[in-house]
Amino acid sequence: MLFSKDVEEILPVNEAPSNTKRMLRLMPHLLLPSALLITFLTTTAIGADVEYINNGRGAVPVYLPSNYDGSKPLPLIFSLHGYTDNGPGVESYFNLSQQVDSKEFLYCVPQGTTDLSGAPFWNGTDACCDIFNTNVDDSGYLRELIEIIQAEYSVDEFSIHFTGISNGGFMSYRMACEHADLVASIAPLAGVTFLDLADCSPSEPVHVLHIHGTADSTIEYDGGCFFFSCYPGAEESALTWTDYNGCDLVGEDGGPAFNLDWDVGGNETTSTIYEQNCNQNATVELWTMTGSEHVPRFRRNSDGPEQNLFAPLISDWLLNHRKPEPFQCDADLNDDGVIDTDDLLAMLSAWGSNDPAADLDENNIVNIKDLLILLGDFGKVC
Ligand SMILES: [Ca+2]
Ligand SMILES: [Ca+2]
Ligand SMILES: [Ca+2]
Repeated sequence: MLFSKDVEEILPVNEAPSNTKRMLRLMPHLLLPSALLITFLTTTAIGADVEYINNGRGAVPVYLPSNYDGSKPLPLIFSLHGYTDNGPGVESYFNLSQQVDSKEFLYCVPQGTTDLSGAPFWNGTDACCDIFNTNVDDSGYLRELIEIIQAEYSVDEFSIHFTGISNGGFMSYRMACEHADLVASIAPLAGVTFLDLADCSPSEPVHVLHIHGTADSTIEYDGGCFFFSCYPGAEESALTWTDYNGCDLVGEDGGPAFNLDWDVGGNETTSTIYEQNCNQNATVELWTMTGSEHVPRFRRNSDGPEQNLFAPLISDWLLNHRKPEPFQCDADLNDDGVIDTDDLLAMLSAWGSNDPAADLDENNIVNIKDLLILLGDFGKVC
């Protein structure tokens, strides 16, 4: 199969009766003036819960930590499948659902539409993979999924991320190009960005982790062409995004090689980091898998899904690459646009009280903890 992998196993999903607590939490959704309702509830063998949303293409699974109660905004990660593959296929390959409980994020695994050959695909870049020119708006569809999840769940707006293999990697790049206002970081595997820089104009920096095997004969590491559509290589993709992010085009060694692919003996993966003088501290990282093919093997046949090498590394990387949060000017107690001695004096005059204006950490007393926050921001302009 082009760009995809054999589905070794489909994640076991057992439908379970809804519990009352969760049903109560879902009740407000039933009142929303939309048809985007969660249709049924399941639990899985992995501990995380699965619920479903629907944006007109059928049920899309959203995995939640089993202790999810909506009280805390959580990061959101999407996985995008390759050409001819599907949602369950990419989940059984990445096994990212295994990380949902321990790292506390929401995890969505959508599916593209089916083309004339019967293959699910994403309309990623001009090179991949809307082969029959349907012009289906997957970019808009996926943005709507983000917005639905934001409406239905508690999402950390600074921590929305995409990963994907092959066609799903191309689509991850497109999401970064067109929805940089929402997407904090992407980790495309064996999929590349637009060849023409002018086809992508991200509105703000996006962190990128590009992962690619040097022996990839499907999407070649150094770039290539399908008929009349050409695509850039791995390094070129990384440098293009280094440029978009306003960084110096200087790569640094990311440390010792490590093992990501069992099909290649030893530690085949090395990292190059581009993070000098970037806008908003954005970073680009290139993981070069020397000798790896298009579909690296992240777990051996005898390994369980919890032993997948990709899932812990990539979820950590994505969750550590958030959007910068705007500076909170809470310590500007007198609202004059600068945090200075006047604010310090105002805090001291409220010392020991529960004055909410000076109780910066909201623990109902103005004390040394609040003073430390103020001093940490001292001199800053709001
Ligand atoms: Ca290896
Ligand atoms: Ca002030
Ligand atoms: Ca306090």
